Amino acid sequence: MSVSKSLTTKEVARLCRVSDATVKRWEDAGLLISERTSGGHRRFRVDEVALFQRKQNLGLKHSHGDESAVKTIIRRGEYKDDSHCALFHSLLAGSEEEASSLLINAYLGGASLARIFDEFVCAAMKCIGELWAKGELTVAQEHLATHTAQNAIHKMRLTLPVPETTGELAMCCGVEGDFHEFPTYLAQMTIENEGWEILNFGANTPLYSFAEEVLLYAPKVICIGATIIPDVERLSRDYKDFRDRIARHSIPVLIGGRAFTDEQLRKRFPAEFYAENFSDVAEIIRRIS
Ligand code: B12
Repeated sequence: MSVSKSLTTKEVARLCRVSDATVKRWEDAGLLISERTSGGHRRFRVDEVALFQRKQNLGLKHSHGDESAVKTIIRRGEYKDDSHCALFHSLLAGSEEEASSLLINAYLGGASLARIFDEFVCAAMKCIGELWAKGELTVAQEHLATHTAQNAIHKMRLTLPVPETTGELAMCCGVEGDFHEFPTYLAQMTIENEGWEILNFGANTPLYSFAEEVLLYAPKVICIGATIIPDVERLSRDYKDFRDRIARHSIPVLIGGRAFTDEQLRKRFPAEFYAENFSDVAEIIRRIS
């Protein structure tokens, strides 16, 4: 069973972009229902607040700045019917509040976290990557979209129910030379959402250095991600050394990421588990819990 996360008056005020006093007035008027702590402080349920926000159209920061990229894409009619379309537009427009509301609402609508990442976030990022590769988005626009996505996901993370802890520890990182930080963060959240503790060392982590931490913490699983591998020869050597160094602990390794979708390449990085996506990660973690 999971415990529903509740928000303080201040947190609700920030989400809805109003003052603390306004939130208290809404509560007094019966528009927003709260519970009281033993000390008499108001606590609001996340789903109540999200519903209220949606009804009143509150806190959804509307697009600002130059929306030319968004407009061009809408005009051309691309991505119009895709489920991730709204998220894609809000990321491109740098609209963090809108993006986080979409994600939170998808979660409240019953989608699992892993599914939101696989079908919603990755799809929106894929569109952004494709437009950038075709030269239709500038580097700056792509950066804004990625930062907006990261911040929106982080906001969503703060509102998620706290799962019952399993007491298990995982460690994850992205490989050296790969600066794609975002997928590792999504892997972290997916594992965390299964009630595990996780130490995320982030992107561009040298495996020799990661090995030392693994020996220190002896986690139950190691998760290694790669979006691009700048030097395959070198990384496969580093990976072999890494596996040799940690061998005595018999810790299973879970490998994932765009770079490992290639079957031939996978053979050079033998691992106990391969994950195609975050739904796979969640399932593997449940299996070894
Ligand atoms: C944001 C971004 C960046 C940002 C990253 C910022 C950050 N803080 O993360 C920055 C600007 C740093 C960047 C740099 C580059 N990027 Co870039 N980037 C992207 C972009 C737009 C989104 C990446 C992302 O977060 N996606 C979300 C993830 C979760 O989705 P995904 O990668 O599809 O992953 C799926 C699976 O592989 C799996 N998965 C992914 N990771 C993991 C990890 C684990 C552990 C598990 C279990 C599963 C898993 O789950 C997902 C669902 O299926 C992608 C486009 C795209 N299609 O994704 C390009 C993209 C990955 N980048 C690309 C390129 C070419 C580059 C650069 C080389 C550009 C350049 N010339 O400088 C550099 C490389 C720098 C480096 N050394 O790393 C190409 C890669 C092409 C290829 N060879 O495969 C892409 C695909 C763009 C494109 N369409 O051409 N990039």
